[in-house]
Amino acid sequence: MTEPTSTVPDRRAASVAELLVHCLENEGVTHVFGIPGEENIHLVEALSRSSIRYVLVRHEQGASFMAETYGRLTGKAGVCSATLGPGAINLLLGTADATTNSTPLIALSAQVGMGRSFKESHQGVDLVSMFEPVTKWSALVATPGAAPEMVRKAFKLAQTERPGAVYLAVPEDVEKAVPPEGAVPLPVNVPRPDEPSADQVARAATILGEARHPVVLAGHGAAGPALMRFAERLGVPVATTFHGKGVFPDDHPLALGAVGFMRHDYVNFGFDQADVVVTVGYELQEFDPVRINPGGDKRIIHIHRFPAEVDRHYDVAVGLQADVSQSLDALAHAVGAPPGEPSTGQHIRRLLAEELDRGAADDRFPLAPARIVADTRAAMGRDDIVLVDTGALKMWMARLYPTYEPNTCLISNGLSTMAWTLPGAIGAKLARPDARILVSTGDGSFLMNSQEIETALREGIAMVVLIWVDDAYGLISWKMDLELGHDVDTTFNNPDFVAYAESFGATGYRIETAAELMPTLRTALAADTVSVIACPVDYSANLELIRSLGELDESLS
Ligand SMILES: Cc1ncc(C[n+]2csc(CCOP(=O)(O)OP(=O)(O)O)c2C)c(N)n1
Ligand SMILES: [Mg+2]
Repeated sequence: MTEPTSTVPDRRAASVAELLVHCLENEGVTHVFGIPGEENIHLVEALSRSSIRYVLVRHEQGASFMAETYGRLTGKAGVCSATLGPGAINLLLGTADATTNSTPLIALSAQVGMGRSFKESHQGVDLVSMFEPVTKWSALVATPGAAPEMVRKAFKLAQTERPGAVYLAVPEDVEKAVPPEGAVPLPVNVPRPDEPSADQVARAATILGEARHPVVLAGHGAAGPALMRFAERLGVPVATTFHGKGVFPDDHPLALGAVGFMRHDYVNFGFDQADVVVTVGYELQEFDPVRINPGGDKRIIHIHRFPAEVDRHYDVAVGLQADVSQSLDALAHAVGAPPGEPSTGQHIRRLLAEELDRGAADDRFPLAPARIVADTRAAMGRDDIVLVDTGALKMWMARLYPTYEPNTCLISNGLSTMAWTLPGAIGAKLARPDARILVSTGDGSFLMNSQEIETALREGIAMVVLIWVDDAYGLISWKMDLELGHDVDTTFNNPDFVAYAESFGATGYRIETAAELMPTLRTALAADTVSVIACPVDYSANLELIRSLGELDESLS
C-alpha cells in the first residue's frame, strides 16, 4: 500500500541536467556531494540554481561516504555525484559500503555520450557493469525522456526494503539534451508499514512462550521504543550487534552489550545459555551466526522487514517479515507473560563496567585503549554522535563504549571499510546539526581521507577528529601476532598531526599524558571548528585482552 506525499513541480526544464535537478528536489534531496568533471558541468550548474546545496569535496570517495552517512541518519538516500571514468570509479567504495550496510544511497555520474559509447573512446569504461554487483540497480539514462521514471525508481529502490545503493550514469550528450514535453518529476509514494501475519505471530508466540532462556539479538534494523516495550514486557535480555549499538540503551537493566568480536566475549555468555534467540533487525553480513549458535541447536525467531539469508547456523523457526515495531508489539501481546526464568544482563554489564572503570583509572602513556574509550564516553553527551573507523580501535569502541540512543555510535560492519568516518562526519553533521560529532579513527584510516578536513572547514562544519596513534595498521599487527606469532609490514611513519591540522586552518592537539585527553576532548567538542587530536595508544592491551577473554574467533575485522 502506498500514499502520495509530495506535489510535483511543473516547471519545464531546459535540459536533462535541469530536469534531473527538479527530480532530485522532488525527492526531498537537500545536498549533493561531489566533484564536477567536464562531462557533468550542466548538472552542477543547474544544482547551483536550485534549492539543493552542492557540497564540493576533495575526493569522490569522500563524497560517497558523506552521502552514505547522511542516508544512514535520515533514512533518505544521500546523493553523491562524479564525472565519468575515474571520478565514478572513486564513488565505488562508499556505494558498496552503503549496500553492505543496508543504507540508502544514490550515486550519479556522467558517462561518455551515446554518440561514442559503442567504440573505444577516451575515459570510457563500462560503469554500469562495474556498479552492478554493489548496488540494487545500476543503469544508464540512455534517453532524455527516461529521467523522471529512472530517478523515481532509483529512490524507490534505494529507500525501500532492503535499503541500499543505486547507480545512474548520465551520458554527456543526454545531460545537455532538451527533454521531451511533459517530462516532469513523478509523484513520490511512501510505502505504508505492513502488519505481521497473525499465523506467524501465533507460531512465534508458542516458541517464545516455551523458551527457558530467551535472548534478543538486535541489529541496526531494530526499532528503539518497540524493542524496549518488548524486552520489558517479557523480561528478555537484549544484546546488540556492532552496527546496532544504541538501538537498546546500554544502561538498561536488560542490556547485555554488543556482540560481534569474540567467540567468548562477555556478551556471548548470554547466548551460551540461550535456547531461543529472537533476532530483531539483524543481518547476517554483520557477523557469522555461528558465533551465537555454534551448535546450530537454538530456535530462532527472525523479525525483520525481509526474509533472512540462508545459513546452516541460522535455521529460522519462524520469520516475521513485516514492520518491525508492529511485529514486536504483536508478539509481546501474544506471549503475554514473561517466558522462562527471570534473567537480566546484570552480570555481563558488571564485567563491562569493571573493564571500563579499570581503563578510566589507567594512567599509562601511551594511553590504554580502555582509557581512550572511557574518556570519550565521559566527554560526549548522550545524543552526540561518534563515528568509529575500522581497525583495532573499532574492537575497543564496539565492545566497551556504552551507547544510549540509536545512531549515536556509528560503525561500518557490513564492508568494514577503512577511512569512512572523517568524510562521514560531514554527512552526519548535515543530517543532525544539533549533535556534536566526534570521529574516532586510527592513524592509518585518518591519512586515507584527511583531505576532507578542507571540505569541513569550507562548509563551516564543526567536528573533532580523535586519532589513535600507534604508527601502524594495528588491527593487522594484532591478527598477525595471534596467528603467526609476529607481525611484518604493518608499521609506518606519521606526519606531525598538529602541524598538518594547522596547515588546513584546523586546530591541532597532541596528547602527552593520559590526564590531558579528557580536558582536550571537552575543549575541542566545545569549539566551532575542526579539531584534530593525536592520541598515542598502547596496543599491548590487545593481546592482554585476548588472553583474558579466551579463544579468538576466525576473523577480527
Ligand atoms: C579500505 C581498506 N583497506 C584495508 C582494510 C584492512 N584493514 C582493516 S583494519 C586495518 C588497519 C587499520 O589501521 P589504523 O587505521 O591505523 O587503525 P588501528 O588498527 O591501528 O587501530 C586494515 C589495513 C580495510 N578494512 N579497508
Ligand atoms: Mg593505527
